[in-house]
Amino acid sequence: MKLTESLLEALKAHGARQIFGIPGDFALPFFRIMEESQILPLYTLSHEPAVGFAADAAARMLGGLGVAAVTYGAGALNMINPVAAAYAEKSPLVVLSGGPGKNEAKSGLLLHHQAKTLDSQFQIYREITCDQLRLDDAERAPTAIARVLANCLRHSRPVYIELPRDMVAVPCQPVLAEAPPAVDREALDACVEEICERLALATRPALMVGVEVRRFGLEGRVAELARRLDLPVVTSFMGRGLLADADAPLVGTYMGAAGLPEVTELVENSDGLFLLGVIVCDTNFGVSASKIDLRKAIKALDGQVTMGYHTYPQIPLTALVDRLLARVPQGKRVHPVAHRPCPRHMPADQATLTPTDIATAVNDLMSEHGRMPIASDMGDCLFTAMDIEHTALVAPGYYATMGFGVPAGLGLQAATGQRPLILVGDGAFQMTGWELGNCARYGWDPIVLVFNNASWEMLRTFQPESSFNDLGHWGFAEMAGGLGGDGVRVTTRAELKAALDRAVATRGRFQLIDLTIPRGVLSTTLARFVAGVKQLNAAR
Ligand code: TPW
Ligand code: MG
Repeated sequence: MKLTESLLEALKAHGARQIFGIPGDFALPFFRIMEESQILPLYTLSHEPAVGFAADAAARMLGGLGVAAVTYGAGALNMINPVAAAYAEKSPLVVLSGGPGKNEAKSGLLLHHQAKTLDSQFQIYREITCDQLRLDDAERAPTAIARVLANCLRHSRPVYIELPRDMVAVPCQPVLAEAPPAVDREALDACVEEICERLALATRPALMVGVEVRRFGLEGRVAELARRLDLPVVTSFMGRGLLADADAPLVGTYMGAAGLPEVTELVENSDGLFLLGVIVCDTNFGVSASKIDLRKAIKALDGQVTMGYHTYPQIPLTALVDRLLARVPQGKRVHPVAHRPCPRHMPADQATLTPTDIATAVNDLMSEHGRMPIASDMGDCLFTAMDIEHTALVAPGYYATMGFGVPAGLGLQAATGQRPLILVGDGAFQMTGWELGNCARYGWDPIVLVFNNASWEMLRTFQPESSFNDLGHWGFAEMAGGLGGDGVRVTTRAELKAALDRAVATRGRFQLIDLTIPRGVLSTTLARFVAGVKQLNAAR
């Protein structure tokens, strides 16, 4: 077996289902083996940030590994931002980069794509990945690959693998997966006992679920646990979309001052708040941090559990949930929880569009034609998504990078075969919207809603006096044809309804709906979020 083949087989065995990439001369040899071996399908895109976002979204959606393959230097360094996003938001992304051959460094010449030293790229990636490997030793490769892929899944964070171009075809043994580390049963039992005691003592216990629950494939089990423990459940902001398909007592998404009052009240008045896989970041807690005493919560994150001023180390989330399920008897009756319905029944009239109209129209569409998974960019589109029914959602809710939405939607369709809905602002669409041109080759047909306010509106909201937030009006609808899709510009609610109906009925080509939103018109959630942040800043 060639080294590249054992790597590809190992990726597949660890849950990778496809590879996204852009080749270069340092990567051509391993791209050739990728294509000819047919171990995993390869999808090429147009710009490396999109490669990273698509692979990240595939990993988030399916829970296996996402794989992004790039060339050395110009390719890999072009993907730093998506990999940093995946690190921050805990997505198991494998970066495969081509590299100079072992003897090339000795030529005395600087090599093209080299930044400072030949090692610069490796050093840069060390900062944004949880494990790294250069495959320059075929004998050690199988064990090293097993270690790196195990760490990728265990920590649910990106890893970096560099493949020198003269190593791709050397003979290599197959990779044997690492055995999972043993869990200390006594520590686990003590931890589970203490959690159960604290929840039993609480008069208003509540469960908040975050992205780790999906990353480790625990949604069904966590829903069952919530039913057995009789706990009302909220998702974090980043965790929006979690448990959408599980039968859980879900109340809504916690957003502090920006969210629904009943959800905020439930979380902030809880005396037994159980944070399961929730990243403790400002977008999840920022507009409320002062109101929740996180020291009093039970926090299971990053492979450990913290409560009451002490920490149980090395408690993997999966082991914790399984042990809790074994500990909690079945058949307990569940208090019904109220779940505020999302807005429905948009009047198809001549009124101009608001973000809430868009959410309402999407809810109408999904109730008629079934739910679609959503990929959202950063911007008011993501806050608007909080008014859309719970459905699978991938979005950069914490790292907050623009440019994620369109490529993530492509990754989502490649990974699941499901037709996605993409929500994206005009500013973000300017960054990565071109990637839609790749849909035709692969038969992808997302429905793309461009929230076009000719503006960096979120920024304007924070700083209205600056005119640099004014963007020009770009004719996105007109561009769609040239990219192999269909585009339409809509300005009224009647036009929106007609455009959505047409988009749903047209399969096989991407459908772009360019939504004209007047400047200054925000979703209700963003308006509350900005007010909350401004209030906090004023108090500091
Ligand atoms: C890669 C900073 C955060 S929000 C925003 C910017 C520039 C404006 C977004 O404009 P858009 O959406 O997409 O039209 P909307 O609803 O606000 O009008 N560069 C990157 N990521 C981020 N987050 C920024 C800059 C930013
Ligand atoms: Mg905009």
